[in-house]
Amino acid sequence: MKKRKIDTRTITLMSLLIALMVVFTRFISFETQFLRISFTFIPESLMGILFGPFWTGIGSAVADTVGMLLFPKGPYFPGFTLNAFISGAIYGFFYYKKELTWKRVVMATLSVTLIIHMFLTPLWLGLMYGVDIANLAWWAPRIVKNIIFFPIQVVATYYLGNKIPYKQFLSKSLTNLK
Ligand code: FOL
Repeated sequence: MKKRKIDTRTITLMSLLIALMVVFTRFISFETQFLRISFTFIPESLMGILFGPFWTGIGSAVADTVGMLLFPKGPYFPGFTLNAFISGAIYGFFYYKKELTWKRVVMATLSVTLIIHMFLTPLWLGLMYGVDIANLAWWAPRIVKNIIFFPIQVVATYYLGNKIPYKQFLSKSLTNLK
């Protein structure tokens, strides 16, 4: 198998998507101490489609670290950098070089929702702020957010993944054929 060269275009596109992740997470988001609602999954999924699990994990972790360094909104906690890496890796695993079917998008979104939003994030927030995460009242807004957000993310990802001819940006041979 031919190893893909990391060229200028790759670096440029990665940087753009990382910058978008920072903006989506830190500026175009709703955040309380315990809950964040953001559309960071959009640049993150695009990165997954284009660059695969490893680079999307790295890119997401870089976006988290750079975002916290430049625009801190609370104490830095490494658990969220791990969250960023794992969620990026999940999107890359499901979307890279694959057709984005409804089933695939549902599987990826479900994995991130269960592993990151419903398990790791509550764990980190519990450790960080010393809250009792056995308290059901604490879970209510999180559960409601995830139930409402799930179909929104699935539909948005499906259309983004299938309606944008982004692959032409990457494949020179394709554009040369035209
Ligand atoms: N530490 C690091 N490294 N990155 C951060 O972004 C960060 N943020 C906070 C504190 N330390 C940090 C601020 N607190 C959520 C809520 C509050 C919060 C951090 C995260 C949260 O609910 N996150 C969800 C949704 C993320 C999204 O949709 O963008 C999650 O499941 O991770």
